[in-house]
Amino acid sequence: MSEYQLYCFAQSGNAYRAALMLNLIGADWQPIFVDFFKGGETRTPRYRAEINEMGEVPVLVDGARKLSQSGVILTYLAERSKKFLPRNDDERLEALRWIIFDNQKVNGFLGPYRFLKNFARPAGDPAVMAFLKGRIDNHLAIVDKRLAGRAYILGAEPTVADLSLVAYLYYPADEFGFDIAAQHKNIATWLGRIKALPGWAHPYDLMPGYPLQL
Ligand SMILES: N[C@@H](CCC(=O)N[C@@H](CS)C(=O)NCC(=O)O)C(=O)O
Repeated sequence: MSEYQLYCFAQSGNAYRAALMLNLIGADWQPIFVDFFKGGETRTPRYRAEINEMGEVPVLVDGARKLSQSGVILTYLAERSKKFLPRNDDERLEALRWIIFDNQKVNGFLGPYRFLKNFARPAGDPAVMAFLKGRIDNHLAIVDKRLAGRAYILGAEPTVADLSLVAYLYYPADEFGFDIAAQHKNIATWLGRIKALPGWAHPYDLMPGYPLQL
């Protein structure tokens, strides 16, 4: 048995944050496939009783400890590995600020948008999609501006804030219907930097369940 187990599935950018972190720190880990689409596993009483009362992936298992919320998992792994850690109290708070902004506003809108476009039946209502797209454009522009003149979100080194923000950003452009990297040049450069880190892998290669069988 590996040191860590991660409940996840390939289409989940929320889970990708944790899977990527595990790979980048060289952890001994294995994915546990969660049948989100066909089996509705996160909605089952068993999943909510035994895995995560919030009914979500990712969930990280470390022995007797089970952690959910990718921001918590990233923080836990950073503290344990001493990698991707903010360097001081100010940076720690700054990283937390971006992780919360990301969860709520950046990938917090991108994830549902991509879900409604690709996987929901019926697909998302056009008015809902237009609302989400407006929010997404606004929030990606904020991240792009933040990255102007900075290699990473906090500065010269990558931290958990970067690994949170990349959640959905490596998925194919046709899954969104717009090309994030083509439209935001600082984001594109930053995604390239993270992709060059040893241990980087694409979400479809890192987590089970791709291609999706419905
Ligand atoms: N803020 C959470 C979001 C997790 C999340 O929404 N995960 C999705 C999969 S991508 C999920 O499990 N949703 C379950 C549901 O909506 O029923 C995190 O970062 O871990």
